[in-house]
Amino acid sequence: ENGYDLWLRYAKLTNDKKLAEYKKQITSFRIEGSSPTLSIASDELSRGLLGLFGSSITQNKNAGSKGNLIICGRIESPAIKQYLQNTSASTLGNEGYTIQTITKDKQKITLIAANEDIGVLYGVFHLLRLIQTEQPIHQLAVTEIPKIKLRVLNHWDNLDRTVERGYAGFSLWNWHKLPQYIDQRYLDYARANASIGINGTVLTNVNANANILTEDYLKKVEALANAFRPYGIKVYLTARFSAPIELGDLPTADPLDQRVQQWWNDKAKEIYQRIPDFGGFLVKANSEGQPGPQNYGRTHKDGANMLATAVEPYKGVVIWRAFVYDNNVPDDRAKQAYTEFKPLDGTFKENVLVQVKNGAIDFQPREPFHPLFGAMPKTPLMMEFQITQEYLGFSTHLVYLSTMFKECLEADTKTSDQMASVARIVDGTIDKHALTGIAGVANIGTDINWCGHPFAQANWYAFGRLAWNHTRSSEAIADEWIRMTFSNEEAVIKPVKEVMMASREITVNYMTPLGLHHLMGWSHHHGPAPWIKDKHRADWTSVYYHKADSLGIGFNRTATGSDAVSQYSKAVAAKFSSLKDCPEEFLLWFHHVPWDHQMKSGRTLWDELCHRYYEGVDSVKWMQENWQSLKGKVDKERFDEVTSLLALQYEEASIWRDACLLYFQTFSKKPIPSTLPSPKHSLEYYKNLTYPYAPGIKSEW
Ligand code: BDP
Repeated sequence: ENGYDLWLRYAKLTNDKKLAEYKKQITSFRIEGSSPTLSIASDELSRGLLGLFGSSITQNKNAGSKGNLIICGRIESPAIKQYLQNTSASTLGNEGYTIQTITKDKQKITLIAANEDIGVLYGVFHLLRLIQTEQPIHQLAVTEIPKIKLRVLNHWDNLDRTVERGYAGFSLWNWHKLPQYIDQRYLDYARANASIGINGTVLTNVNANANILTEDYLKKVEALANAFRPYGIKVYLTARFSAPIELGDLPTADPLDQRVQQWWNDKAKEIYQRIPDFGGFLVKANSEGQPGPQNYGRTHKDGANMLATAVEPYKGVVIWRAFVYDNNVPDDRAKQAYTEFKPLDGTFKENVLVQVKNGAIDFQPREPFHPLFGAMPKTPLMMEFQITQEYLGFSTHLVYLSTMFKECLEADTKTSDQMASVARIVDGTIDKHALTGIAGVANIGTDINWCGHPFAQANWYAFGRLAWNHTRSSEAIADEWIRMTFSNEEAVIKPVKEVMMASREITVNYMTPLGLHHLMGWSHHHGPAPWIKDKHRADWTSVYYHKADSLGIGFNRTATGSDAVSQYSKAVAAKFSSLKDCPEEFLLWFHHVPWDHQMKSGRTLWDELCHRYYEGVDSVKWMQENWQSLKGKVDKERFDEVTSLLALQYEEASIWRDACLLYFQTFSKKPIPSTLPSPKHSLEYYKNLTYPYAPGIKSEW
């Protein structure tokens, strides 16, 4: 049990009664039709049922087979159609599926049907999941249609195989051996994605290298696209805006220059000749030093539309990132994306999505939802979550991110008369967009267990499950994942689920409670460094964000401060602006608050800050104890690994607490409440800690 099998372990069911029931209900299966995708579905059923049942079941090649069987195939196939008179194929779309139990002449048939083969494969994974998680399957009437069209992983993988902010080894893409050698891992990766409905992958870092667009690399990309295609996964690439200069010898990359446009048109044609279903380009432009249209006095619209024109004949899309900010703009960093993008609403071509991070700063442990959600009704906004734990403890901290994703998705933007949650904006319901998307910055690498921390797998899993259907609860997703990854025993599920559900709030408490943000160390982003100041960019320092002084702490983003609140709808702005109504979890995000301000608990702000930090660390101890209750109930290998990692998490959480409190104390000049133990070391000690070995480092911020 090294974790390689992810949630697709298919371990033999231990509940004998249920096992006997399932075996009665499924004695064989039949696949109608043939295609690479249906072969995968067939292999998955054989493999899954063999594992779960502990004995193989037969595949029936002929119609008219006896016994209780599964039949899978396209709705249009006559052998399927006869059972499905009442199912309207039109509602299922290209990826949806239905699973139905049909009883005919004492024969029970579990039908998995879809318009396209990929829907059939998704249905097969669904049925296997029901059995893996010991759910009843005797009377199924399931219809599943994804709520969001593009469900995409963003790999921040460099061509030298390092991964920006990656904590699970090197990049999976072995450019050296491609295209000739197709590593089994590519197929296992695609299979895992298909099992949770992910249908796209951006192979390369947003800080892009133009070389990926050269013929040599495109051959390799083509080989990956061919490997992923049967799993329903499209390949996308990041486009370096200056590629026409770097690769095309042009003097400019101005999007209004005809030669530049032609270069991109030709490049798109070349790509689509190799990869007819290429997804499109993801672009980071004029952000953190990346080139972009503004270098030529043009706007994001000009850049995005030029690329959109190039991929349009082939039905490709352009995903243009709104993660922009500039130290030379004398305004709160949190406001800059909105300021630049809101006026461009309605000017993008139809095949452009604007990709917006969940919050306005940068994937912090907690941020309020990005004010662009709800502010650009004429533009499809693609959600960007970060699955890799850049700001949440890398792969040494157990943090279940589903609750964080859900917090954002469920936030009500109050930009419409209806409930305008972020999710309903992203899924196109509110503004009636057919083109919709959601991206997750991948946490996957060459580590044997793919994600570094065994529990980081749950974040990949949860991202996929929410991308398919954001109404699913974090708890239900955790429940499934635990059952598939560890065990169906209640004595395992309960404590693990409790730990997972509490873990993100615990992390917020020991890192950035009460709305604090951006307190991490320079370049590595791992440990705490609230003291970072006087760098060449103020917006990469910590003091820019917490603004601690003798009076209090926090960033005043109300009308008397940067007025970032005014970018939200009136109702939301009113809530965040009011010191009284602002949820305490966002207090210091929006307000500079006096140290002796009275909090809801009755404590002063300073005491509350101390309590939150201590509670966070103490709760890691609680996580450790809960985990220990699983001894002997899960395999030793993963039990020991998580035990060690939790011990490390405890140590690192303590460092976060002590470093932050000792530093903030230099401003508050107040004692840590006597009921709480004192920090182990001096502030100097924490300031001198370095993390030269931390992975995913960037030389700058
Ligand atoms: C920041 C990362 C940086 C990324 C950037 C981005 O620190 O490495 O390049 O986001 O999203 O969080 O472009």
